[in-house]
Amino acid sequence: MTRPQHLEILVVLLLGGWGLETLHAEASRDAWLRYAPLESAVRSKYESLPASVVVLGNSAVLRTAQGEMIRGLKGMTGKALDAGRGVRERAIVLGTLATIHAAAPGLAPPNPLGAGGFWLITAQVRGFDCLIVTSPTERGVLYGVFAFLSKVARGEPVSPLHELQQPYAALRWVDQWDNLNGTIERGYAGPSIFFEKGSVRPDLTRAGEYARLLVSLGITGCTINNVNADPRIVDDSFLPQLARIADVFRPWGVQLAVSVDLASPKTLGSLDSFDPLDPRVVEWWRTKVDEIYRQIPDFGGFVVKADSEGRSGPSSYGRTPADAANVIARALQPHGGVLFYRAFVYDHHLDWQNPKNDRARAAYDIFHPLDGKFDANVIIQTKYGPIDFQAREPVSPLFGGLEKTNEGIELQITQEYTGQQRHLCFLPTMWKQGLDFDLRVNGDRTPVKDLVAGKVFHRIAGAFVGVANVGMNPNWLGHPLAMANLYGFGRLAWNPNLSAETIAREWTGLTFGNDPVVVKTITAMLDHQGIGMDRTVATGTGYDGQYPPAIRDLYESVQTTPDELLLFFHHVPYTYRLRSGKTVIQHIYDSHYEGAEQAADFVRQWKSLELRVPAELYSEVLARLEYQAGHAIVWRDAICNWFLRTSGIPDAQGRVGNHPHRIEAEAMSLKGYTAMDVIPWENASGGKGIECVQASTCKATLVFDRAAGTYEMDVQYFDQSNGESKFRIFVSNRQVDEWVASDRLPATKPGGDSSTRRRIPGLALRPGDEIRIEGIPDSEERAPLDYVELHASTE
Ligand code: BDP
Repeated sequence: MTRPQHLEILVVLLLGGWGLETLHAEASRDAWLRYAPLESAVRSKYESLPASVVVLGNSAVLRTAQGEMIRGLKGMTGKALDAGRGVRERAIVLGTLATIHAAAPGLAPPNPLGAGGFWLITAQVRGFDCLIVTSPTERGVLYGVFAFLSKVARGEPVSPLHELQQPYAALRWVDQWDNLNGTIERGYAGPSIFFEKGSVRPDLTRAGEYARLLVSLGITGCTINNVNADPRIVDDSFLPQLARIADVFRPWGVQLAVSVDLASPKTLGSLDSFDPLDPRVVEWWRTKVDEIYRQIPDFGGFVVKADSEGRSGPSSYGRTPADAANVIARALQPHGGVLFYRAFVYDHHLDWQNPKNDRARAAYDIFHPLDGKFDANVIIQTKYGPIDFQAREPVSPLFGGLEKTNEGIELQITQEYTGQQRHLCFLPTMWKQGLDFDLRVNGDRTPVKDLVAGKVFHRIAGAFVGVANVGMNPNWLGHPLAMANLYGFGRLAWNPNLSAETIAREWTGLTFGNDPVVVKTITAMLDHQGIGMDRTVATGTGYDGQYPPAIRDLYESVQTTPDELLLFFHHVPYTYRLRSGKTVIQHIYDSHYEGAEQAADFVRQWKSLELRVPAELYSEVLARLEYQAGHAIVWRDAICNWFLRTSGIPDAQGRVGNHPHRIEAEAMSLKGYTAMDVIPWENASGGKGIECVQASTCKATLVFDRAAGTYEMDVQYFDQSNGESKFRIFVSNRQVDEWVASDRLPATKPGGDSSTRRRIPGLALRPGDEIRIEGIPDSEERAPLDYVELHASTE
């Protein structure tokens, strides 16, 4: 399928330029629920579907299920289903098992179904051949409808249907880190969809749309505010506002939850203490929770971050996390609410110069001794690795260290440490490694996914929690391809046995349509496989002793530790040879060069899809991938140069510190511009850049001295958020390019975070040509430049 250009022109004529943009924005808001028209060959598969959709029962969630079925089939097949209440002809029938059973006695699923599970089946109801979507719960019916529509969108056959699906864990939540002022901690996609200037937004349209996306993946609950919680979130005056959000979640069956500050009884109430064992504090929480449920009867519960990164906690009163968790959990219990207590507890004032101080140990040291002391509606929410969402960590040993306590795994969808949503980084591949890791608890097969789902120790609840941080940006996460991570989290929370590749293929098909070239290229781009501290028992911090014996022994020895975790567990010389045969230092150089090469390859792959994906989306993603390719070079050079200087060992391939096509800005002839030191030095090429210290235009000039030909010029500059400098490029006084540095990168100084690149293709150059860069500073951004690179064009 190529882009129907004639149609687009027509649409432009009809709607004007902004109209197309709106269309694109709406398509991105629908994410994987676009229900775009199927090609006629695929559509014909669904011609024999019944002409009506009947719902047995009359609740908000069931009505949503019916509406979604109509909307989906209308969009994809063009068929407008009738909405009905009773089965009087062949129909799609939606209802809970109880109502279906009444309408079609004798029809029972082959295996017992748990709460959120659903059954899709073609069978007779009142003598008519029907397609039934059923579940023990109304919410489960809605999950079934979305699963059915996903099949249609991907062109899968749907008749006959016999499919039973059961979620892996009972609780599947997303957390948002939104602040009441409308900002989002570690959010990269604009302001909050929930809050604005200290209140809940008047217009909650996006919150409702978000609930639709979440429920389509089977997500059960959403915590809407920062774990670094503002106590005001549960202030009496704020509760009616929270209730408005619950109202827009309710028809989608998503439960509202909030993060609370443990000191609330003191900061918000009038108590002089928040000691969890003080009876007045116990009473405060009980009254507060009762009031919340009075206004929001289906409220989900709380998340607590305490004694962590400056947050108050039970340690102020010599109490344990179990004391704190249970007091709040007991207030929630009569209402069916749950309490997620985060295991991310550590002392951020430790002296990290002392090699025996090990933050990785903290969660296990604190929570393992408390196993069995937590109430039944408490879930210990543990980040996947023992430190903090880092790109390379072993799994947290705490997953194997709680046998009598509910637990949940916390994954970070928002790309804080994996490219800040500027970079394409498909996280399910990494998550799968952790979820599938067999911790060998008590010598048995105990993969992390089974431990956190509560399957190993037969816990009442198990949980998957993803920190999403979507914002007002039309495509929710800012980077259109980052939506694969939100989708992937939901799919893995539902079924962690799905492969990353399957998830990538599903998401691509749903988002971009079923053009095999598009699906294959994007799936391949997504599903890419993506120094040391001594943490051994014998000579290090003893962290690996927190694992069950089989895993401890694996990590204890340098010989058996997998290469990718070697530096997490051992302190080795740079010349240590990995199993691959390479030295550690050469591995660092090579992997960073390979990474930059891969990022450049993403651009090439994406370009091959130019006529196959919508034009605006094409350019939006292209711009991000080009940025990523440039930034991968910044990162590669910073890491490699730092290690070259620290180890003194050169790159065997001679690349590090050697850039034959690069001309440093500070080496050009400068007018108005002056050289500056960039700190830390590894964040700029040669440790230096130039800045324009006068108010008017500054100039940097070089004389081209290579062979005549066509070249591609990369201008590496710094784009700060506190100014919008202008740049102009001239070749022998002819202007060839100009742009404004108006990107919103998270930096106010020249450095690694602000470093970015402008690529100017197809420059015809002859020896002696003068290349001049003019920079016009703005506010605090002084048109700063790092270097230029000239590459002979390959075209
Ligand atoms: C860190 C984030 C910080 C969070 C913290 C947490 O940088 O913003 O508050 O995790 O999870 O990684 O509590």
